Amino acid sequence: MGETPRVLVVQGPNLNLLGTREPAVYGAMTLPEVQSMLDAEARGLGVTLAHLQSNHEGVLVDRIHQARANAEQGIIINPAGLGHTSVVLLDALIGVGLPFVEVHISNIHAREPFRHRTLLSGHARGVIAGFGVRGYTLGLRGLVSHLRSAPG
Ligand code: CA2
Repeated sequence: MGETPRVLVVQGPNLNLLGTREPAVYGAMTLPEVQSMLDAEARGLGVTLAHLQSNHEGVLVDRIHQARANAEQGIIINPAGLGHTSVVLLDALIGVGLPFVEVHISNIHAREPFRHRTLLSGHARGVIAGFGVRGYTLGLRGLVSHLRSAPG
């Protein structure tokens, strides 16, 4: 791993609504606040983050494909609802071949049955669910620890 490793943080559909609706499920922090919190955590860990949120599957896929060209070494992803349905997103993550951590703000296993399974989880380096937006910082720490123990 180089001097300032880069990590891509991907937020799927509807996560732009964070902090504006359903605070009981997803908390009160807005997406820009979550991104600032993560940037602060990243500075402490000595890594640089690139952030993307999109409501469009193809935009997410195109950005994931760019990760290697951008010298990003790992991905934190909250696929939102696409995690339960999207072979396309899974194929993009497998195709780029970078370790990724799947984060869900809510405990998907304590919710409706259709949320219990995600297509990504069997391919993820790790999965975090149910710790609110703090799950992103936990996921980042886990990913950076993995990158430092398994460079290249
Ligand atoms: O718990 C999570 O992070 C989810 O990935 C969030 C998705 C949901 O479909 C997954 O099952 C679990 C939904 C994202 C929608 O985010 C909103 C945030 C605030 C207000 C409304 C929606």
